[in-house]
Amino acid sequence: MSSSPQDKAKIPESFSNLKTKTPPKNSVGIPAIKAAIGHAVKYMNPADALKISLKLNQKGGFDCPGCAWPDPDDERSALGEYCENGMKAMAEEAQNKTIGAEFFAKHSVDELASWSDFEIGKSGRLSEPMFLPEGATHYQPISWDDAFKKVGTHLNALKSPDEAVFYTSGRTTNEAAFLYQLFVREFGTSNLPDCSNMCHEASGSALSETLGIGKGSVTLDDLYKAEVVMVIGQNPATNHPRMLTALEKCKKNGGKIIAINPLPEAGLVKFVNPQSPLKIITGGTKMADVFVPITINGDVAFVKALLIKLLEKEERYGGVFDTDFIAEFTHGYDTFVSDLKTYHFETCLEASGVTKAIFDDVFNLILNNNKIIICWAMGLTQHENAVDNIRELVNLLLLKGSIGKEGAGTCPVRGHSNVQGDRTVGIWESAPQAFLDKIEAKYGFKPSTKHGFSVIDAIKAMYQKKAHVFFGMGGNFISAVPDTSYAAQALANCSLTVHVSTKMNRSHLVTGNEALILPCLGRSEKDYQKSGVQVQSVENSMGIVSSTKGILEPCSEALISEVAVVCGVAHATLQDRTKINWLQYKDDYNLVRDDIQEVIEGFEDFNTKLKQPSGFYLPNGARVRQFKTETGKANFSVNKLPEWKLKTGELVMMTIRSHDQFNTTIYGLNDRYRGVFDERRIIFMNREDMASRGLKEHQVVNLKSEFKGVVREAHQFKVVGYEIPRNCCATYFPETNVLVPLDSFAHTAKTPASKSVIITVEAD
Ligand SMILES: Nc1nc2c(c(=O)[nH]1)N[C@H]1C(S)=C(S)[C@@H](COP(=O)(O)OP(=O)(O)OC[C@H]3O[C@@H](n4cnc5c(=O)[nH]c(N)nc54)[C@H](O)[C@@H]3O)O[C@H]1N2
Ligand SMILES: Nc1nc2c(c(=O)[nH]1)N[C@H]1C(S)=C(S)[C@@H](COP(=O)(O)OP(=O)(O)OC[C@H]3O[C@@H](n4cnc5c(=O)[nH]c(N)nc54)[C@H](O)[C@@H]3O)O[C@H]1N2
Ligand SMILES: [Mo]
Repeated sequence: MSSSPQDKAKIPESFSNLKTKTPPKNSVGIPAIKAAIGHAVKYMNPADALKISLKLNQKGGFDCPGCAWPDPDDERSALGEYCENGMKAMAEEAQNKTIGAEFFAKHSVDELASWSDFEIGKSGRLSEPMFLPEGATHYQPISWDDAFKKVGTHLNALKSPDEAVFYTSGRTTNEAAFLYQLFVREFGTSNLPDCSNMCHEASGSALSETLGIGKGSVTLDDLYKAEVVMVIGQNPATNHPRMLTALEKCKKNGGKIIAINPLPEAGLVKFVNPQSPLKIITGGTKMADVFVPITINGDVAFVKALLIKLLEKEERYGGVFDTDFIAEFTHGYDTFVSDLKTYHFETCLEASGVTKAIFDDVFNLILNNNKIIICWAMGLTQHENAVDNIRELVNLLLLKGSIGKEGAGTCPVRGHSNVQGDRTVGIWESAPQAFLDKIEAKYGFKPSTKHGFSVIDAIKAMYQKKAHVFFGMGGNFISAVPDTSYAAQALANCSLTVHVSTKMNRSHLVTGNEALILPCLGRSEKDYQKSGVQVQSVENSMGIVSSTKGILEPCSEALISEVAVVCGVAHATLQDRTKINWLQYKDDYNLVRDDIQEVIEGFEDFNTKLKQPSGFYLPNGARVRQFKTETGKANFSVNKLPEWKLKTGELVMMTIRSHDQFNTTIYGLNDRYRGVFDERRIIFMNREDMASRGLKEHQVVNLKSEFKGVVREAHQFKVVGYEIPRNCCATYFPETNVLVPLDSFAHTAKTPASKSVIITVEAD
């Protein structure tokens, strides 16, 4: 008998060989260069590795699939704008091993599910379409035509188009994403959940409401010119390493950096620029001028404490707030101030876990400067009060007039390399009416105006058998989502699960009655079509759209592009009821861009502008103080202090990334910057919290979370004593996603609260 969906979804609980060292105080430098080269030569062939390192993020090269940090507009390093983790991302995609019919004939789905995620990932690139028939134990090959027909047959058998779920991860290019959402809308639903729902959705919600645009407002140049940059809830040395170069430049210009994080993350403390040989020798740049070891989810409280003291100074002496800006450009100041006055400074500071001395250092920097940028990522967005976190920071910027001027503004640092672009071109379960109207005007069908499923809604719908087909454009749904065991049942309830993927992952193993793996080209590979090798486009974290063109030969002849997959599926599903000539697009992607420019604002002359070596900026109201909100102004907001309280014995847990992973893709088993080697099943704990529970270094424990009466468990973790505030702990994502309750999510945005999971720890 085959194992249950829950068993297959579960990450094996066996240990590797944990070693721990004192974490290094600085990041990058020679060890990073060594690690990058090590990965490249281990998994790629050497000629490809060299080609890639020279072309990565160069003008006219291809966009690194690692993260969404922008490339400098002007000079770029001759070594390539690469970083250690960019090279690891490439080594993962451009692997010299492939897997196809033979591999899947040898290994059953059950067997593969018993492998670790590291082993699954390292098996090689997917090389041909595979099909898992109902009741079968092994995937078998299928032709592209039959695969498309299979998808079409299942979709057309549904009682309503709303019974299908179309997920997107954030690597999909603008061209593929635009066509994909167009197909989904013509098919008749707006069920377009995406990884953004689990990522920066809270930023999008908070920023749209307060500033009228769901994206950040700053450019790289602003970062160089800021007087103060706050890096809050973000670990750039691992997740956005090239950001450290920008911060270094800011410091050289006299800027100050405040880092707010429960962990003293390596790059925030000190950074050795790999592009600067002198720095490697002299030991690098001290990064944070003030480091704030905040308690997990203490951010609203900390920012409120700042706001209270700023208001006191303003009322007593004046000159603290930008009153002209507030009068001309904002709405809701009086309500905000009267609410703020109901809070006490001491209560807020205590809830943040920060000492008065550190608070004062931050306060003085904010008080005395007016060009402030706030950068943040998952440490703020993955809480129940995530939207409040961001709105409260916007309040701070508005008071200081620190938005829409040089050296100031918002900088949500995006995750996947094109997650921002995907949303811009229409991957959105609740797209604005104006966008739907444009689709209708251009294509002559009426898109559904229903609010579609977000990730959490989609899981529930599949679990409750209200949705029967799951289609994933990239990503690794089962390992990325909360509540792994519930989600496994949700996928198992489907009649068909389909994944368009470059690499095998656990989502291919937790299947519906039938399953398809549709392998596609990666970003680094040449995309040959009738009109020649195709160029595609992506949008980075700062709203710059630029081109990307593969340089390596595809790893298998059977691979097709994501664009071609969408065209094939759309053609086979919609047949003669479509109003669109689907197959034409895959021959020439210029045609897709011609359509995008008609439907989406800011893409005028798209094909011409894409030829500009550094790409082009999309319009951004907040950047020029045009706030497209309901009030027509930038809105102050009123945010409550979060009310959660720990019971005796409980800890609040954040699920974070190690230095050797890209989301659910495990590059290796080390977390060098935190001094952890050869193990992922660990829990970082404060040493006093360990002592009070009688726990020793490396002792094996089991974790339990209880939420609204439901108990979730994760077994076999080793304790690592660490510099982390009392009552806080950290584990790696995705090993502990089993503990994240499905119903614990950000209000308004529905981002799973995977940075504030309340758990208890018990010795094994
Ligand atoms: N190499 C690599 N690059 C990546 C990724 C990857 O996995 N690997 N993932 C990509 C994606 S999709 C994303 S979204 C980004 C993620 O980038 P990050 O958000 O930097 O990633 P996380 O590891 O989730 O780190 C969250 C950080 O916030 C801190 N934190 C947690 N809770 C709190 C809190 O309550 N308050 C404060 N102030 N801090 C808190 C943690 O200690 C940690 O430093 O990176 C992108 N880039
Ligand atoms: N507990 C917890 N859960 C989290 C998070 C957390 O911090 N804690 N973070 C959340 C965040 S921020 C995010 S963004 C999500 C990530 O969720 P996802 O985006 O769903 O997950 P990834 O691990 O990035 O997806 C990896 C897979 O994408 C496929 N892939 C890679 N490149 C390509 C490509 O070019 N095309 C196609 N079609 N496929 C490709 C490969 O098959 C690979 O296995 O996870 C979320 N889940
Ligand atoms: Mo993300």
